[in-house]
Amino acid sequence: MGVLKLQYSRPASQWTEALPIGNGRLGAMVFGDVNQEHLQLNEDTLWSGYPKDWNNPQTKEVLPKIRHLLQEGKYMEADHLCREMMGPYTQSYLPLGDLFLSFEHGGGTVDTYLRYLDLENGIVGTEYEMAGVKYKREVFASYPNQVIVIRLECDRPKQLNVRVAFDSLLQHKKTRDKGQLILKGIAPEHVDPQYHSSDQPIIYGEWETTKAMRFEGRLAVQLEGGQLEWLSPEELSIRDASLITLYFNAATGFKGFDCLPSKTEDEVSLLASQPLEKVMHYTYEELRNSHIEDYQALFNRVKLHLGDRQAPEDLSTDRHIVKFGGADPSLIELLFQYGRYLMIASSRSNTQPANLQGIWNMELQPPWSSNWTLNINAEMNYWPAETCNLAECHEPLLNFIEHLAVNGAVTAKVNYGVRGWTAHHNSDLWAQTAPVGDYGKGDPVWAIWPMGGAWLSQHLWEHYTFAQDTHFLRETAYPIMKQAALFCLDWLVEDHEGYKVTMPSTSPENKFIIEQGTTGVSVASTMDLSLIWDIFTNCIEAATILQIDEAWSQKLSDTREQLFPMQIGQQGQLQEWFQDFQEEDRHHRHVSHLFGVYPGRQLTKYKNQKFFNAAKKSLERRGDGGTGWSLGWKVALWARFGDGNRSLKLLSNLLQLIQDDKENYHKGGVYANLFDAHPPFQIDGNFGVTAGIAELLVQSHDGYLHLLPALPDAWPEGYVKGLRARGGFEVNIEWKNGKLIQAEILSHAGERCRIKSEIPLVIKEFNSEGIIPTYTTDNGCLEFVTIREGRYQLEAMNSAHISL
Ligand code: FUC
Repeated sequence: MGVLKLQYSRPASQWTEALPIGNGRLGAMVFGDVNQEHLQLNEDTLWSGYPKDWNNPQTKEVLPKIRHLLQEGKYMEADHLCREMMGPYTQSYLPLGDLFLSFEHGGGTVDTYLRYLDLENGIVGTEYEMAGVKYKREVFASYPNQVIVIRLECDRPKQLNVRVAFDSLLQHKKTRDKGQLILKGIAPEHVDPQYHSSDQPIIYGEWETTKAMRFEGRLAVQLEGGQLEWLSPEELSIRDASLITLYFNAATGFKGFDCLPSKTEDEVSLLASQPLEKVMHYTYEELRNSHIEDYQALFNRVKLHLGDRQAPEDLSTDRHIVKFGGADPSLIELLFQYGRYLMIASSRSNTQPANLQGIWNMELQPPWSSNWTLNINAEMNYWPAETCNLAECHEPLLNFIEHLAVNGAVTAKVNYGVRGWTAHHNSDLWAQTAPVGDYGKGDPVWAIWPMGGAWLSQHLWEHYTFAQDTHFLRETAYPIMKQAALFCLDWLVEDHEGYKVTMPSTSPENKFIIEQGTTGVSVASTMDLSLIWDIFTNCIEAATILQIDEAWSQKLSDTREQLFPMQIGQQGQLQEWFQDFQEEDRHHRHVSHLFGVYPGRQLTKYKNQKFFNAAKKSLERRGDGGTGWSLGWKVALWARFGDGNRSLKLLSNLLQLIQDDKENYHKGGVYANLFDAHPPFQIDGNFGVTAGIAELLVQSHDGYLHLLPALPDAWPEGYVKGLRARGGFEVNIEWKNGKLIQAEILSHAGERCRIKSEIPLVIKEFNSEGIIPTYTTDNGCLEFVTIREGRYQLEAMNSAHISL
């Protein structure tokens, strides 16, 4: 296994070289400069705005007109009218501030330097030597203690001389309270997306009376030796210390998605200071150990080995990317585990879900508002949560879906006059659910897409299906899924042939060419109907498991039969739209019409084979380029098509170093800190590719566990431990010469286990209680009944036993 570290021989000179830490709520980018350490800070509830009415009752009036135009094939006219369905843009995720630590070293040159992110411990370190003195810094974000901890050390007494100060791009005041440095501020009441031109993109309220969020960042200091001196109320000086520990916490006035963020300055102060008081009672080692224990409990669940490291051990990560890229399996392991690291760092119980940038943002008007974009990006963020054994990290998204369901029920009613709940292209901290576009200024090709509820509901179902927790299904998942399905039932209309279609309908965010120009608006896009198939199917299966809603379930099943069928176009491709329109951009980054292959399960090798093959043709036509997240999606899609070599090609396309954002918007890659580049930075590609790598090794979406369904030839020997599969299973597998030699299945729910592998398997050992499961082989699958908590070892026939 390669070294699970990102490492560099020089400080970060730009944000995408800095290293991220986070505890789901607090985040920081650590730059590691010798003379001035810089931590760019975030808190996940610090957003602009407050809850508003974004619904647009006028929609109900224009909708029949739009549908009429579409029935007459007047797509341009319909597109134009769709603009009247829009509401306001979402609000923005904001940068909290910056912490600067300015060091006086008393001269000398830097002799050695190393900066790293240790993925095994979740710690960023900087080590250097100057004038014979060795300095070391460690930074981590503790989830159990809810603080960021910064440790400054040197190997000789009294060598630490540091000035400490905050700054922020937001309106703020700097002050002090006893020994603590304080940054107080307010968020704007409104921030426009950066792609929207307006006279006043950032609007603040008054400090005393603003309806927007207040925030506070606080820093406490502990010294060994040395003295503290205030240079001004805004700047602290530490002189002649031997050891310094700094603790940072932040809080905001956020009270919930549906109320004003009205906590007072004093209340916010109290929230910010409480964890700081608590940590003062612990030693640094205690805090460090409890952080590592908490982090490793999640991180260590999955081990991956894809082959020997090609690069020298000390090669810096940016050079590693440039020189080796996808050809070094250890870099792919690192990319995979980095995705898991980023999830633990940006999404924990009781935090906000990871947004477009996780929790790391330095700009007042970040790209696409750093919001939750629901037509791919937010979902992609959570693709690895279940398979990569981080189900707890899925919770923030699942809670967010509950909030969207509340607001989305009002949008469904006010905008469309229908039941259930809907969400559109974008959302924010306030759980905005209406179409964005500033009342007509946006483009319907992305704004008019009411399928967010259907897509997000898949996450509730998947959370159930991996864990088999029927209590969760009954109490939480199913009621929300049911309402999302209800919206779809009401949203569907019957066409003149009796098929159920959606209209208006888009295929995010691709356009097609017609005589009068290009438009994205038509009828029954393949994506819409695939999403509806998915939510209906999941509801039907859930209702059967829960033994409820029989008649309603039948209704879903009947409607599912009536859905406008998928179509195969002239090129043999799965059509993106209901007609074989020519796409404006054949290589478009979105592959929405392939939802049914991944992350869906409508099209598989054995189910709907004809359309499965057509979908493959479509992917072929799209090509192997794309933005970072698009490449991640294609890695997973090719894995589902069983072509691991093609996935590896896409992985190699992603493992290209992007040095600045002026590079081609459509050419994805990674930055020096392995953050995914759209470009610009967008975290979805990191998560998407992590999920895609897992999909190469284990799949479980078609009723059986498929072991090594798409192993690339370049990884002939390796193992993976701890991947999860649907049905309540955990899987360890080992392979040699490109063939499975041994597997271990852990059953958590006692479900029937069906396994498919390319070579025959025998059960070698049975579960701990010595109970022999009954098993049969069927359709190339080994099938046996598992016992709860049982562990089952399987061995390839005629192969030597190699213990895991
Ligand atoms: C969608 C994509 C863009 C970008 C944005 C955040 O609109 O089409 O590529 O990822 O979301």
